[in-house]
Amino acid sequence: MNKRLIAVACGLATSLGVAPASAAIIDVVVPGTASIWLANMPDGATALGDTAPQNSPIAIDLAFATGLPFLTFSVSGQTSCDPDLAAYPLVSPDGGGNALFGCGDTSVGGNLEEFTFGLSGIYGQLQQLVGVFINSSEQQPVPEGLDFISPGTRQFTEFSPLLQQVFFIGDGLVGTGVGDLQRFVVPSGADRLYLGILDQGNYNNVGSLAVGVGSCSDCVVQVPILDTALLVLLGVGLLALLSLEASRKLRPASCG
Ligand SMILES: [Ca+2]
Repeated sequence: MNKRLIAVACGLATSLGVAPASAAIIDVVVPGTASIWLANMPDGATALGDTAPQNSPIAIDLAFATGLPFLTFSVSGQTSCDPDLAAYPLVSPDGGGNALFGCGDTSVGGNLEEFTFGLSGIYGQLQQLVGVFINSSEQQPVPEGLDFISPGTRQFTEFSPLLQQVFFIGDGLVGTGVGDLQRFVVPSGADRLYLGILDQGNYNNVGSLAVGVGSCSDCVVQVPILDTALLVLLGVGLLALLSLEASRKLRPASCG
């Protein structure tokens, strides 16, 4: 885990003319073998055929984000649910393939409390990057399961998951590969965030995701990258200005 601190101009603070807040970023790698269902479980624990720690999700100590209520995610890479990539191609962290009940044979609203740290079920797509906030010392009642099957459910700008409620992260952008950063509200009492891949079990998955977890008091969510169309327009505009200037210089300085 590589922890780095950067100064980030936080939008509202900057616009109001106050000093920009500092934001923290932690970089992690989430392997395809990381089962979210083993969040906060000790070594030797098993869930849906997988075992901690070799299939454990990536744990992030939220101390790095103390006092910063929001998280954002910058995600790259691909994973597959099976080593047979011809049958199961690598897909984006937004997921792909068949829809599934992520909690095995139970439905949305079901739970895994029999063998997990009281996690909710989730209805999503294979290989989605998912997360769950935990209070590692105190288990809460199992929350309601969430449904991220239809595209509209994944295109939020801000999301507020509960403790132990498994939620969709994907590539961290409103669209798939495009759009603004999505902002996640850290629930009260959370001291750890776990990151894993959505699968029903048997995490023989391949590939990995590079994930930058950012935290900020007022995160800038607009991706500060000019898209291609805008760059073309700016280029055309600049050429037009240069051409106008050149033609002006070629004219006689004065007719009078
Ligand atoms: Ca997305």
